[in-house]
Amino acid sequence: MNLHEKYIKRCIQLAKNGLGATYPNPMVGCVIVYNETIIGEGWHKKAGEPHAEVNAINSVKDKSLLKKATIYVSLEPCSHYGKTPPCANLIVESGIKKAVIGIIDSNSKVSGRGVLHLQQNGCDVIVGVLQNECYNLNKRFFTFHKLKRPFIVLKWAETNDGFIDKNRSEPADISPNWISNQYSQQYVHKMRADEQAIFVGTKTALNDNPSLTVRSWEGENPVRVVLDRKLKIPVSYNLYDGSVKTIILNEVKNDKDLTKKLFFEKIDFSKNVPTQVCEVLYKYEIQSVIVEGGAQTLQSFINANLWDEAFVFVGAINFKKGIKAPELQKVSSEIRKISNDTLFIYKNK
Ligand code: AOF
Ligand code: ZN
Repeated sequence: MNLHEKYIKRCIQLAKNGLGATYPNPMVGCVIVYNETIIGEGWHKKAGEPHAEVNAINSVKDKSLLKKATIYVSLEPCSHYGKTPPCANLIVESGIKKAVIGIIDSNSKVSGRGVLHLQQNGCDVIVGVLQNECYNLNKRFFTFHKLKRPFIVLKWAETNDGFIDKNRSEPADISPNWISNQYSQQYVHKMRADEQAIFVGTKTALNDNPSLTVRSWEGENPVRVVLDRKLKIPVSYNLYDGSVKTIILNEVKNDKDLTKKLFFEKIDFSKNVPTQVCEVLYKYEIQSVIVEGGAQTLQSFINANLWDEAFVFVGAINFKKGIKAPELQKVSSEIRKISNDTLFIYKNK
């Protein structure tokens, strides 16, 4: 690891202090280095509050060192007046003459203009140090701004012999229909807490009456999003309990009920559904979504190539018959054991 990488790595560490608190802004960290010594550090704590660079520059005790110092930042300094003034201007005004940047900001309000401002004002700029790490740190933010859709995580559990569910039309079968173990289920609740929205199809909503909330883990509930073409889900169902913001994609009405936190969004079911799900979520400024089934819904996202990561929990049970699990072009995968379950993590690159 060279010196630039070492300091950008420190920026990434600092940025992570903002985990879970910066939305809709990214996590950003910044260090200021003079004579191979860090003389200032900062990170972005919360949207609306100062950016990482401001906190780092403010933390420098001897401001006269700034004109000989280098600023390191995990994301391109901003160039726009948002909730706070532009960091690129502040850097120039503070006298800093060298900047090393992890990755360009894909927010269209910035995207290269921060670098340009620095260069046009006599600052030497290096871009692209530990770029992948800096991207992964804010993969949801980058996907949202670059692709104009949320970061999409698919999740399902399948039996050892490849079934995602029993065939519900065979009521005679009373053997257990759970697939994954309690630790996998806990893991899924952590995943829900990590994403901003959770999506299920109509059949899952009707069959399981799910709450789609975070339990057995700490964290905020994601926004619930459900497909209900003809508004068939009974209003007595958990999705209508008013406890969490819920978006209902349907072909009947555009409407909202603020007291019950319900948002009805009309879409065109004769056109590609996953594409429209993404459009609606983008409109609601949702940067990430976990898709939790069922088989048909998951397959529709795979077929539309609208997914970024897939988490497949394989249980230690066989169903012998039932509903086949979705099929995925098995790209790169990582394998983890969760007690007697096996978790496969696929990344769509
Ligand atoms: C930076 N440093 O620490 C962060 C940046 O509304 P504002 O003023 O907070 O601006 C938000 C945008 O600024 C955000 O969408 C992203 O493009 C950039 N975030 N930029 O220079 C930071 N958090
Ligand atoms: Zn800024």
